[in-house]
Amino acid sequence: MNSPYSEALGATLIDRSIRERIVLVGVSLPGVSDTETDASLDELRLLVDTAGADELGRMTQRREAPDHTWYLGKGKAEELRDLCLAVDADTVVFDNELSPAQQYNLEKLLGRTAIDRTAVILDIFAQNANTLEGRVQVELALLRYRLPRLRRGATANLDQQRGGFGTRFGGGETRIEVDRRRIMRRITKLESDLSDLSHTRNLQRRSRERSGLSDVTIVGYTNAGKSTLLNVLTESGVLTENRLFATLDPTTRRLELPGGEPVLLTDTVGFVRRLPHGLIEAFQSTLEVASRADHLVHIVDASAPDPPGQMAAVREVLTEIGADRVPEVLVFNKSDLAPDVAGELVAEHEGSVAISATTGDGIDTFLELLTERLRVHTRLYELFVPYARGDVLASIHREGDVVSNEADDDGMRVQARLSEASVGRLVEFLVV
Ligand SMILES: Nc1nc2c(ncn2[C@@H]2O[C@H](COP(=O)(O)OP(=O)(O)OP(=O)(O)O)[C@@H](O)[C@H]2O)c(=O)[nH]1
Ligand SMILES: [Mg+2]
Repeated sequence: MNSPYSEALGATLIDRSIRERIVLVGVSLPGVSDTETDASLDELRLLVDTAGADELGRMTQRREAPDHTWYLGKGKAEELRDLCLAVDADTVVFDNELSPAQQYNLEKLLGRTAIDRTAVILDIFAQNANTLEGRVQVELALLRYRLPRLRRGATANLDQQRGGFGTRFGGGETRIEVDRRRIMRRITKLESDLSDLSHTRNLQRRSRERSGLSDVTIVGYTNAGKSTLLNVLTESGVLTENRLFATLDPTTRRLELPGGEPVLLTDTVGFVRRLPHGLIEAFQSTLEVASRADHLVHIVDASAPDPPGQMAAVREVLTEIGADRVPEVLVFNKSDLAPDVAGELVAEHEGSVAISATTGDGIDTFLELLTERLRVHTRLYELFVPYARGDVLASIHREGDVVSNEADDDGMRVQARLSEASVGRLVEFLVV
């Protein structure tokens, strides 16, 4: 098992030594159409595939409310058991969120593992976390997910690691209680590690802020092409893959805009419909790069089945992390695959642009648009620049709009509209 997260977790959620055989289950509750359920299951199939398993069968049911015991009705749950036997499934994956009790009851009835969408996403994140911070964040999210799901049967692997104690341990404590307390201690430790790591990240950010460059963060649905765009713009070798959540750790690169103004461009973790809340919480410090950015580039895959749905899912997460107030420029990507859709989307959304990050189509227009957008967020300042600092004068002209220029005895008096980031760099020349 090449699990990147702690042994305290026991078995991974999906066994990757073989490709597991999976049956998908989707329950349409009131307000959700059958088409939406199907689309969501198609996406779950992609998630399951990314996690390393194959869909062998699918079952849907329309219900007024989830059944308390099995989520599905009893008859349907038994049908599910027959389907599992027929296709020889290892695991059942529900698109809906299962309570710990429902999960337990289903596993008993079906005689096989039952997990939900949240578990699959956690599993993919666990596979893709590479940095220390990423691993800590994922482990924390996984442990918080596991804690309420600890059951006698499910703790067998923890027991093996400890050398096989009986069902009772220490002063009359049950094994589960011991495991629970171990996990809780680990959670506390991880929380404190994470707060140290985010402190370091804050220090790094502050030193970047002193550099005075605008922060631009690329956000978007998973697989939209965020990393590809960062690579094409900055010639950096960030991993891009046709799989979900290839990027978990933000990468920042310097980019010179056409006017010459340098900005910091950050590629970040992708979003998905119903991103588990626990993950958002655990990834708070990573996601903060979006909420602290000066500007967002919201990239949308125009060739995806439901671009507006993906945009809405991204906006929901942005709101949850407090990044909904950051101005954004909308970019419809993969126009080479879906030129018509991309065109329609651009027509529908004022101030957006269509690009292909792989062919380079539209990239120049996009950069001009971004430059313009960053300029809109400017204010008028007065500066005094000694004649010896021709370099400073040049950068004021490059980065801002010069309103007036006046020659004085030993320098130039300049009035210019500048972004906050530029002003940060030029602060010593400000006339206050
Ligand atoms: N045809 C086409 N494919 C693209 C384009 N942009 C990206 N891709 C492909 O889409 C896939 C996903 O691209 P990434 O850049 O990894 O996407 P991402 O948004 O960073 O994805 P995550 O990090 O997984 O959230 C890769 O296979 C890319 O080669 C494009 O403009 N056209
Ligand atoms: Mg990526």
